[in-house]
Amino acid sequence: MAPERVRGILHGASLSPFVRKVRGALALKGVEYELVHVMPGAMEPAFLAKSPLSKIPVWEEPDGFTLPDSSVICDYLEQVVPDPPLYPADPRERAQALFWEEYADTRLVDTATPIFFQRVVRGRIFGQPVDESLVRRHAEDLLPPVLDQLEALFAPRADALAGRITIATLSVWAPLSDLGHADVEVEAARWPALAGLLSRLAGQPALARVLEEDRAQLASF
Ligand SMILES: N[C@@H](CCC(=O)N[C@@H](CS)C(=O)NCC(=O)O)C(=O)O
Repeated sequence: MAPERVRGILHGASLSPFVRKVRGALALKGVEYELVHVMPGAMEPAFLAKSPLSKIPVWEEPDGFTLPDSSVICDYLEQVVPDPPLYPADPRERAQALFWEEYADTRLVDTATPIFFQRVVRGRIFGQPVDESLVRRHAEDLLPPVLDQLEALFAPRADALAGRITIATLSVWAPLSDLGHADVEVEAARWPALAGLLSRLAGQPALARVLEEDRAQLASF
C-alpha cells in the first residue's frame, strides 16, 4: 500500500491513453487520488501554469507540488511508492521497458488513438461527424504493422517477464484497451500473444477496475 503522504489529484480526461497509463500505475500501487476533469482543447490558465506543454495529465499533491507528463509522473510514483515495482531492476531490462514505453506513447498512440477519437469522442460523445476514411486508414493500413511489431518484439518479452506488469506493459495496454469501444479488435487469430496479454491484463483486479470506470464513463454519454 502507498505511504499515507502520497495522495493527490490527477488532472486529465479519463479516456486519454496517457491519463489511463497513470491511472493504471496509481491503481496497481494503491495510491488514492481524485480525478479532476480537464479536456484537451479546453484548458484553463490555472491548468496551463501546471502544464507547460499544454497537455494532460498533470499530477498534483496537497502541498502544491505538480508534475506534468505521464512518463515523468509514473517514474516519480515509482520512487515514492516502490511497491509493486513497475520498472525492472536489471539495467538492460529497465532500458528496454523504457523504450517500449516510448514506442507505445508515440507510434502506438499515433496510430490507435485517432480511431477512438473519431468514433467515440467525436461521434459518440460530441455527436460530430466521424471521418470514416481516416478510421479505415488507421484501422486497416496503419495500425496492423504496429500490432505486428508488438506481437513479434514486445509481447514475447512481456511473457519473458513472467507476467510482471511493467511500465512498458501499462503503456501498451493504455491505448489498446479502448479500441473495443470503437469496434476495432486486436484479433487473437492474427496477434495471439498480444491479444493474450491484453486479456490477462483485463483480468488483473486493479486494471479491471480502471477499465470498469472507463465503461461506466462511456455509458454516461
Ligand atoms: N508526453 C505526454 C503526452 C500527453 C498528451 O499528448 N496528451 C494529450 C491528450 S491524450 C493532450 O493533452 N493533448 C492536448 C494538445 O496536444 O493540445 C504524456 O506522456 O503525458
